[in-house]
Amino acid sequence: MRRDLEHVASYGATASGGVARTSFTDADRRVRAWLADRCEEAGLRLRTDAVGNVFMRLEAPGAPPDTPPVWAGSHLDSVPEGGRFDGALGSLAALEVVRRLAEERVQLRRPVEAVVFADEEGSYHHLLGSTALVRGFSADELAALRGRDGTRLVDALQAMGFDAQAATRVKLSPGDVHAYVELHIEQGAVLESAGATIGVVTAIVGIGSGWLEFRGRQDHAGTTPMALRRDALRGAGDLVARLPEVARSVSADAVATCGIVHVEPGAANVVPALVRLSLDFRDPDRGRLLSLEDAVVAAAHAAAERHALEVTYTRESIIDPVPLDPTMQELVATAAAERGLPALHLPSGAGHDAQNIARLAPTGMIFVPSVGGRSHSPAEATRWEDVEAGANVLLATVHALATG
Ligand code: HGY
Ligand code: MN
Ligand code: MN
Repeated sequence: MRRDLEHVASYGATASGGVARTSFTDADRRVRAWLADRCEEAGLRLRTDAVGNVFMRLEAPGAPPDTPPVWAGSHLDSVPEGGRFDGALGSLAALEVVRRLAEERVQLRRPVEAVVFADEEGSYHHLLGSTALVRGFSADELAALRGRDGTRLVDALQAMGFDAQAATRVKLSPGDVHAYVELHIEQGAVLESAGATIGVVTAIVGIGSGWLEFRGRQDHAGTTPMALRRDALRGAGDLVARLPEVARSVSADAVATCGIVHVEPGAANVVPALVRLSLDFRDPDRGRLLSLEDAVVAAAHAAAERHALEVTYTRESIIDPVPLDPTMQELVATAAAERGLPALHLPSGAGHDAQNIARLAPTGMIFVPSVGGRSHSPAEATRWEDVEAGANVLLATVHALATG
């Protein structure tokens, strides 16, 4: 597994030691080809659906046909300059679990599938692959999705060799999957500071996203006195500076982030006429998540007013917070206890495909510590002993689900 993780980090490796493997790029294409070779080697059937989700299947020979499979998995795409473990750990551990069950000729009552979800990080849509499986997309919705560089999702899918026309038809129903388990790095510092090796995830945070557009007036940067300007970037900057107090006013757990700023016309000697800001806001409680959205939008209006601007807000998506299945939590906690691994129950502040799959099947997540809590950064790291511990807990959990 360590060899696999180190090798997979070479697809999209950056000079800083991180990984740039955003969805449906050349690096993504190459890691998928590598995965296909591993499946062939291990005698696993690999299937890729129309949005690019990958299923690597180990059959349960005696089971009745159509027995719902046990799923384990994660994602292999990264943020633009990410780390080596986010998603890769859970994907490659799931592959290793399936290989191990095959090698040991374990008598399975249910098939097991290692699943790699497409575009978890949202180059086109946050949790694209699992959203397609659980909620589904209409043809119009799919046609409207574009990547950061403006590429249409349907064109990107087609270029990868997927049947984009069929992407509206991958949706599954509750009961189609027996259970889902995802191993992931914590991406925070709770486990490390508590000295725990295994995190038993209790719930996944709610995540909202949207865009704010501040409009002012385009003017000459040399001839327009400071007091006479309607500078769109001043309003946008004012809002961003106030995000900490806005979040704090809603709850101690609320977070709000602006990670993308587009300035138009984008010239050093022109007063900005228009600024588009991305918003990512999160809270573990749905009611508070919606209050947070309202509070950010109200703060944006107040900032616009202070700078004589107009502002509009467009919601992109609201993903509800999701509690994880108590029985699955117990399975994970038991697997950790049997191995003498110190475990801690905690919620996840990051989004995961598990929050979609939880609507389809009992779902559990296993966290392992992130060194220094660093993630979405090339500084992301997890100790190999912890990787091994997490993978063994995943193996034990999947084994229990597939044989019990
Ligand atoms: O944005 C997130 O929480 C994630 O890493 N997909
Ligand atoms: Mn991530
Ligand atoms: Mn992830």
